[in-house]
Amino acid sequence: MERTLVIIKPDAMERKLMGKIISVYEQEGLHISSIKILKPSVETAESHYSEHKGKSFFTGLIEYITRGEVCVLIAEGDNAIERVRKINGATDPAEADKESIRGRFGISKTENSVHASDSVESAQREISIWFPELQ
Ligand code: 3AN
Repeated sequence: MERTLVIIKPDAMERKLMGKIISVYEQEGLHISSIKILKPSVETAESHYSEHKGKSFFTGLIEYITRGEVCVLIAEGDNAIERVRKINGATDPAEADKESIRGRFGISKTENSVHASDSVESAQREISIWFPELQ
């Protein structure tokens, strides 16, 4: 059993796609064990995206992720990290599988509708950022 952190980002929340996106994970057999909706602080956003600090798109990324509500959730299941990343699709919606969430709903490399952890270490780190009460 593995856990991964998913964020349904502002572009998807604004278009009322939250329920549709959560349904995809559930239909693929993943279990949603924790969930919340919040408007991220700049501090939380910078902590989450700390690996991108200094990159050209960093400022725009922080402005975008803090502009409105996001839905953060923990999805559980065998091989959950790899399964959720496949369901989400490639970072750039233009290159993502057409059936994937980013292929269906993503707008751009920044406004790409969803985030998911990319490793066991990232999942642990991101869960502690967004769900500190679970530690
Ligand atoms: P992923 O979310 O697919 O793991 P990362 O971790 O490489 O992708 O990037 C984190 C986020 O930063 C992406 N989801 C995207 O929103 C943004 N991002 C990454 N690369 C770019 C880029 N070249 N231009 C704009 N935004 C980017």
